[in-house]
Amino acid sequence: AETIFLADYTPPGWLVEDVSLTFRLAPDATRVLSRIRFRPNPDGTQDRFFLHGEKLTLISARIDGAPVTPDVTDEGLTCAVPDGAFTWETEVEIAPAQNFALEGLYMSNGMYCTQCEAEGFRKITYYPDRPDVMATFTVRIESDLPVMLSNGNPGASGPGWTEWHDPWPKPAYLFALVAGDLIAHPDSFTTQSGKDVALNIWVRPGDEGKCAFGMEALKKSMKWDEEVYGREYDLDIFNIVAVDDFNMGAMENKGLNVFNSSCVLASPETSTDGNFERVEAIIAHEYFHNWTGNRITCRDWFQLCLKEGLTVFRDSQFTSDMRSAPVKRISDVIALRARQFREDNGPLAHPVRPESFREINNFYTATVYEKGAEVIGMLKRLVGDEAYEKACDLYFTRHDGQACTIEDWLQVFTEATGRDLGQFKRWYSQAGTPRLTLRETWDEGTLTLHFSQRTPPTPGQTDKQPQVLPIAVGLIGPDGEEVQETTLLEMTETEQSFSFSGLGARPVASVLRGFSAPVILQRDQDNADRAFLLAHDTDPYCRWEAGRALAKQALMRMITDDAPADPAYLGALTTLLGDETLDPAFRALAMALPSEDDLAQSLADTGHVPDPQRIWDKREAMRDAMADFMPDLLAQLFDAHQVPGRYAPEAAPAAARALANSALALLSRRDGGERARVQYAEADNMTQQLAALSCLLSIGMADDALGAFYDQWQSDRLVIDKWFSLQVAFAAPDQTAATAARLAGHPDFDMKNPNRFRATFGALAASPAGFHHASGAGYRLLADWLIRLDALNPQTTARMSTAFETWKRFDADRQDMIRAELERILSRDGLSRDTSEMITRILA
Ligand code: BAL
Ligand code: ZN
Repeated sequence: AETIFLADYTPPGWLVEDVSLTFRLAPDATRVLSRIRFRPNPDGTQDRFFLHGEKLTLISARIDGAPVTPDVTDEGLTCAVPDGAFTWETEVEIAPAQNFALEGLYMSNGMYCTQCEAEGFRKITYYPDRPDVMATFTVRIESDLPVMLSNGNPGASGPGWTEWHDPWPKPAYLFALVAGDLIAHPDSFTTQSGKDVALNIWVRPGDEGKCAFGMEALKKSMKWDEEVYGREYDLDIFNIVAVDDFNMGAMENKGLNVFNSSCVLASPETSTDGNFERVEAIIAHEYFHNWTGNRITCRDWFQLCLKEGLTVFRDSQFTSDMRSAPVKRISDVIALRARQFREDNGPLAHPVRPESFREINNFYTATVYEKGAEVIGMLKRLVGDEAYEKACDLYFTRHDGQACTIEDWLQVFTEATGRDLGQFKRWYSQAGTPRLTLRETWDEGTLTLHFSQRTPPTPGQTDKQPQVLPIAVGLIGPDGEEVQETTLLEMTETEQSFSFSGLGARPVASVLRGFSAPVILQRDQDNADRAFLLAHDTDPYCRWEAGRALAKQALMRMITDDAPADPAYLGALTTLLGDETLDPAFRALAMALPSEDDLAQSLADTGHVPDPQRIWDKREAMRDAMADFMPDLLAQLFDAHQVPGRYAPEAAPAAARALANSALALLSRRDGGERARVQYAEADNMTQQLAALSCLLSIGMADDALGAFYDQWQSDRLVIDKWFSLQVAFAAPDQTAATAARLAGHPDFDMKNPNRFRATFGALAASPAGFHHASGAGYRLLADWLIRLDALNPQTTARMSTAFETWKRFDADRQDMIRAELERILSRDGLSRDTSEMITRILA
């Protein structure tokens, strides 16, 4: 298929009044009957009536009751239609049991379920499958399964059939259907205006015990959205279903959210603290879509960030309110740099609002989601909290029930604030991570910050214009007291200076507080100033960043100059870790070293060719040095942060566990795994069990524990995913590919299950030294499996091909090997549009 351009948008020729669907479910021959009332769109042209449809067997079609014979292609059908309004009816047949792409209607462990975003509805029936066509849906499901669900409110039901009606007009991508032998975890919620809403989390028998946490998260989300955004739920019922085979994390279908079971099921015995936090955030995210995505949706898929950036921003606000705001912010920065900066600095870089695509599924990216959320965060910072609230209120009242654009979104801010957001809008159109360079001068009581910004070229965009950068700055005096509290500098030029005068002594500038703009700050700062900020900065992000800069500098010198581990860094870290006034979660974050990938990017940025094995060796050496430098402190941290009593998945005990387990990882390097073995044996929750197992794996002493872990958990799919992934993640680099290959031959490996595939091969891709091993074994293995998976599941294959996106950083031998593998994939007959687009872009 050809490339689709934002600039080519035209309104639909016909609008849909309402839709009635009947599903006669059967694994290999489901019949779908549709009755759609069309009317001409006064804002469109009626030159060609086209309905999307893929992999459908057309049984019959009628217009106003009379049989018609449409022209059918692989992508849809066209048909002569009357002037004015008419009723369109079709019957089609589909085979959900043969659908391994997990898009459209498919089966997972005997249950029927759907995934329609972005363009899956066209695999269910013929329809104008575009988000600017919104309609009310009535759905009848016929099967002998006990539970049959769709969007909206339940209607009539009888033996073997159930009806649902969704009164809220919605695009087809929000359609959902689920049928199976499911058990409900029920609850209820009373909205702020006093309406009772029935809540259910539906699971397969055996998973009932893993729903309580998700349900609490849902109720917290509903309350939070009322309190913070004034948004109330709008149906009598809200259903969540857990599905084992799912390409994404979850999906916000109206009133019927479908979740990857890994993102909703949680119990202390089987889920880590990290899993709990993720479940809470994803439940919130999908729920928040009810307003940002569903009630107000996207005009076209180029506007994806309109709903995703905003909803990610909202879920991060929620997590900050529920847990620790500084820890959430720092974690988001780590994730942004790891995924979005990586994307922005490689061949897949694209604007937050892309301008063309071949396969929209390839644009559910860190740039659209996470950078999209950063853009909203900047907007809020620039206009202030009050104006942000006013603009959001205007957005909700003005656009309720509409399919909107980024222009609509920015317009409410322009009206609410009187600001010209013309330059700000570049954040949506310009790809790449701006480099912000800072130089400081000091002159008789005046400190001047000289900034310059430059965004490197990205594919299709060579010349970049300056962007609006909100730069939050504070100043710390020599005695450690803050002499200038946080103030927001607005940079709009390529080069711009800002002065602070009337200062007694030269302060240290704390810059980009709260990570106020998603940029790479380049600043010549000496280690004394970094150590000073690490000790005194009042901004938690900048404080953490100072420590990270020290660690990075030390590691870079170990890698490039064979320097020993920097005692100044180790000393500063020791002081920080021993400071009992600091949140243990913050200290655990401070103890983590910059990732291998992060170091590789920095090496490439500074003109070096990164050697993944050397990076791995030096990080290991640094961790040994940390263990040797502060053994008593580590033991003390480990002992002092043991959490007694029953496990609770809350922020405070989770923070203590995080710190204790970070200490344990270093202690295990010196105690032969003694503490970890004890912790493993005594653990009554997955956080402690998995942390202990990881420590044992990292020192090569986990054989017994691995076997015991498998025996204990072999019937729990989500825990066995962890067993797969940890073995690959902790393999020595020369064993990573062999380990993944061995696990792919394990009887529990199932390539049709995206979670299991990701657990194995995602772990390979996330282990740079193993994946990029000089033998090329990692490249070959991943390419072999991507080729196999593409025949079944193009979406997950394309997603995982991003493992190769950093290839141009590496030496000629590695580049040659990777290019050969990419070309081998690309040369396959029948390669999916998804994967072929991705590999082509990576190779370009
Ligand atoms: N809309 C796709 C899944 C999500 O972002 O919630
Ligand atoms: Zn979303």
